[in-house]
Amino acid sequence: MNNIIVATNNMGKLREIREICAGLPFALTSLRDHWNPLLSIPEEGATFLDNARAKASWVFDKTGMWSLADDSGLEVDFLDGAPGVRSARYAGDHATDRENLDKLLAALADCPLQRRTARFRCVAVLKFTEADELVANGVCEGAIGFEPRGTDGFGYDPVFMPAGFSLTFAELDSSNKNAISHRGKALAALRRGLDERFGKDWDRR
Ligand code: ITT
Repeated sequence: MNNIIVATNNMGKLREIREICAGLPFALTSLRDHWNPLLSIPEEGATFLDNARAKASWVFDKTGMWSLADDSGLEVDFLDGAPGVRSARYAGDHATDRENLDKLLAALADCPLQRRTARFRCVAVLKFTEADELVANGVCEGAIGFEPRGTDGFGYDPVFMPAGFSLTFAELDSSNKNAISHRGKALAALRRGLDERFGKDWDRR
């Protein structure tokens, strides 16, 4: 079985990645399984791809092991795409999910329903060697609600309603979220990339 280090400190993300990759012949560990005290990898890139690559490369450089990173965030049309790559730090460098979400709702206080369109984006990078990687993208369109609803998930889930649903991501159970989410789509695309690279039955070997 291959070991993959997931370059994340976000336990909500890690839980979803584990659920989506269940059944694949990978043992997935995260930064906190390898580093104590916990380290945080600088995210200074201008794009999701820059940051995902920086996180995967950082872990690969230190360990030489296959490294997977997910950089993701929420783009709100009324806010010209903010918080975007700054989603985790929207209300400040060490902001909590709740602080980020409250800032978002305050910024949209005067925004009517039809203009609250938004999307989650995810870029996943799986690094095999210094010069060899797979990159995959996923997008989930939707809209921002007027107040937090639901208790599942993490981050902005309580205010994000995926297109075609009146429930928020936090009101959907995780298998329903994963089936339509930006992360679910990015990891499905990564899986197709692995099929192309290693042949269709690589996961049964
Ligand atoms: P790592 O860099 O350690 O992986 P992070 O939380 O800093 O963790 P990002 O830089 O990719 O991760 O920031 C993503 C932020 O976007 C995350 O903190 C959430 O606020 C938000 N986000 C991403 N995917 C989400 C999802 O599925 N549901 C809710 N919020 C999400």
